[in-house]
Amino acid sequence: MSKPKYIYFHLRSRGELPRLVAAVGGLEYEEERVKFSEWPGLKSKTPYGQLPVLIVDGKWYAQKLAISLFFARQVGMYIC
Ligand SMILES: N[C@@H](CCC(=O)N[C@@H](CS)C(=O)NCC(=O)O)C(=O)O
Repeated sequence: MSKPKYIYFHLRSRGELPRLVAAVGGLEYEEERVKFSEWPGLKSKTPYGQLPVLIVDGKWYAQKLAISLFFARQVGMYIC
């Protein structure tokens, strides 16, 4: 699996939870912080027209909780 790429605005807000899980677990990932001026050009490429998004092996995944649980599972913090 390639290193996941996490995309969210340059904010905490709803996108902070996956970052916190990754930080606690020591997960290595790439991150892109999107400026509001860049958002109109990106919105239609995202699964639900919203951020955050995680790109894994070329596939785009959405929803902060799903991304958080994916990160947690990657570092052995979530075993369901
Ligand atoms: N249910 C989504 C909510 C995502 C969401 O509300 N994203 C907002 C930013 S916090 C967004 O992308 N707003 C821009 C838009 O809707 O155009 C999740 O949990 O990830």
